[in-house]
Formats: sequence, C-alpha cells, structure tokens
Amino acid sequence: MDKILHKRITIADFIAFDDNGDGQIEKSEFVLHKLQLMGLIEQADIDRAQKEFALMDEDGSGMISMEELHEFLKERDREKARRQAAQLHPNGKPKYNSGTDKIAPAS
Ligand SMILES: [Ca+2]
Repeated sequence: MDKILHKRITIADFIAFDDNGDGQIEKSEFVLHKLQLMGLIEQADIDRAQKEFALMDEDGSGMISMEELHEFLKERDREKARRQAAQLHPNGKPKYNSGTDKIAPAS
C-alpha cells in the first residue's frame, strides 16, 4: 500500500484519474484514485457516494449548498412520514375512524 502511495503518477494514470475529462486532475479525483489503487475503496463505493451527492445537488452545480441540504433533509423527512403513513394505512384510509370508533374501556 505504501508503494502505491509513493508511486509517481504517469500519463496513463493522468488520463485514468481525469474523471470529468477536462484535462485537469482535481484534488478529489487524485485522492479518490489513490485510495482506489490502494484497495481502500471500490468503484461501487464511489458510485454510491456519487448517487447520494446527485440526490442533494438539486441544481446539478457539482456542489451542495446549505439550502440544497435543507431541502434534501426536508424531503427525506416527508418521504419517511409518507412511508410510515402507508404502513399504518395500507389502503390509503385510516384503519380506524377516529370519529366513530371508541376506545374500549379498561376492564
Ligand atoms: Ca448545487
């Protein structure tokens, strides 16, 4: 692992590291590929993280703003509430009609 960490970058590495193909290697691209070469992360891990990022990067700017994070968290809470409601009321209707159903008195 130490060998990989200290191995100098080659032209072939450069091409492989330049994920977005802009002819430059960003710090994040460099670090990601080094970690991958060291066997510390797999492509599937990167794909998962990128998917998560894309969900939050609403405007596709390549950056997540605090506003986007707030929106993402709000949407996640709404989705959670919808899932919980669907579990409680699978047919879209409340199981009990609170207006007519009575709570049985304790005996
Ligand atoms: Ca953004």
